[in-house]
Amino acid sequence: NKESSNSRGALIVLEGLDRCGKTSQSGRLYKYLDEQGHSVESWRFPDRNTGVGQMISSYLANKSQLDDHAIHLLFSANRWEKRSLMEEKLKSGTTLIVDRYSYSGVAFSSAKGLDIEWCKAPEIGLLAPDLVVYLDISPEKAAERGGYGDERYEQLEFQKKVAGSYLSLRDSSWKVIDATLSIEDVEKKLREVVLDRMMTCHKGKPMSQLWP
Ligand code: 2DT
Repeated sequence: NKESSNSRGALIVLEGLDRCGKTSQSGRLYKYLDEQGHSVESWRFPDRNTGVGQMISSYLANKSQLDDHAIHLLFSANRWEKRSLMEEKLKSGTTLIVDRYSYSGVAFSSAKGLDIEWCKAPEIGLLAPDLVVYLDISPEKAAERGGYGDERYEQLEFQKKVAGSYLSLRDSSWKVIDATLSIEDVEKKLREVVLDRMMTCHKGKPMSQLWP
């Protein structure tokens, strides 16, 4: 089942509100694809392991304060510092399952009131995902799931604004999955759309850049 050496991997992005199940679904998807013999890696943004990532992490934990524009640019820089590795992996045939990407960047910052075009600008030139899957849940339902942590942004009122921003970013290329279905049903639907897109990349779908 290994992909042939000249075929590229797919850039798969999972987006959605906090508590929508993104992280556990990326884990399950990764495990499934890996067991099927695909070359696959699980990534997430923010990537807290870099220097920039540590600044972001401290901001999210309310241990530091930053201007809204400054933190926005750090989130973007955190993607830029991984861009070349990302391209290398994809070209060498590895599929990347990415938990949050530029859409989180734009949705969260514009929910604070920053201009959406300004928010999108620093993302221009990053690799465009081959597939964006939005795990759809209302902010109220997500809040009922409990387990909002202590991080900045993990509050119902703010999540409502983020939901509105995501809605304005969605386009026809996104696959929307009802995140209130059972874990198994979400997993099944996710596998279907991802395998389908991996096939189109395998067959030579060209890579593109944000914003397409
Ligand atoms: P996690 O809880 O998934 O680690 O996310 N965020 C994320 C932004 O505001 N901008 C971004 O570019 C990204 C990737 C969403 C931590 C929080 O950071 C927010 C939740």
